[in-house]
Amino acid sequence: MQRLLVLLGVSLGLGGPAAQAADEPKIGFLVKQAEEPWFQDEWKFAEQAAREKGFKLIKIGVPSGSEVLTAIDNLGAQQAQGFIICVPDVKLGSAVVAKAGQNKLKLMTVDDRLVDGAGKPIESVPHMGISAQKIGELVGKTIAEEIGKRGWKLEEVGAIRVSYDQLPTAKERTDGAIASLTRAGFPGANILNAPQAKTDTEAAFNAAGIAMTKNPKFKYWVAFGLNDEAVLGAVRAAEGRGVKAGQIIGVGIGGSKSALNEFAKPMVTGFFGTVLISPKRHGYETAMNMYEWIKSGKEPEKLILTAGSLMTRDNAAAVRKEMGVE
Ligand code: FCA
Repeated sequence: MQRLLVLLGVSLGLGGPAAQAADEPKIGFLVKQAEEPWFQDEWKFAEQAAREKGFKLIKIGVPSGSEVLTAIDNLGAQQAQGFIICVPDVKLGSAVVAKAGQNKLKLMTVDDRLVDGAGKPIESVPHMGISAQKIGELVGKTIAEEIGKRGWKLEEVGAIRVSYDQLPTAKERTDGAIASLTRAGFPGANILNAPQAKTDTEAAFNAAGIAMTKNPKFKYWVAFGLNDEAVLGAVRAAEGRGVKAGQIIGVGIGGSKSALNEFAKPMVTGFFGTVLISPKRHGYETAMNMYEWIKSGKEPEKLILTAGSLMTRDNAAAVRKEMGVE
């Protein structure tokens, strides 16, 4: 009889896994470039949080402003309770805050911080980003040291700064790199600005190609930008112009699959290293914080800036392990 009642209960949706699923929290995780390995990793670690806590993670790629706004309405329609977002354009800030409010969704940002109409960060929205200036400084310091080790004459070195200045975290990263290079005596006039139209490898490849063509006098090259894709674009552009791996030093930021694929190539390339940042903190921890906010009303810290560690071909496995991102 008891067995029969249990069966009955399940079929009527009283208790059991079906009922649990109906009231499990729903959390959105929206990213600007779903094809980029960094964002894939963020999603992967957010999924880990979802499995541990038993909430449903709704992952949506939002490459444009209109897709962002549609996705937020969709989350509202699915009765999600909150979402984490890396927007395709930080100037969408006020619109995102308003849409989240209309749909009664809690809002957190990751990687790229929203700005208001005056370009000021929207401090009321909890944010997790990287310590951009410091990480950029580590990029610049690594490049300067490697130039020294190779014994290059500074006047023969051109530096490609793949830039995306409309995004504050991107500008802080490249400003940090320039600060370290300058401190090491690198001539400012040899730093070439290569603005990219989008934050992917293709756009960086095009931007770096133009800068190199305009400046044929350099014998050696170094390259930096906001992420690994930016630096890979510059390295590929250099290779296309016959620059040998030993004549270019590219140092990225990220350390996801884009960098690992490069390190796995049998021949060393011009992609010398990267500053590994943590998709685990940015994916797992943001999702956990959102879950706690929904469950117990505990609002996340307003601003968390995460650190990075230098990773090269030689120490990749160890550094990744140390940061807990295996
Ligand atoms: C930005 C970049 C990404 C990644 C992230 C931490 O969103 O576009 O590639 O570096 O910051």
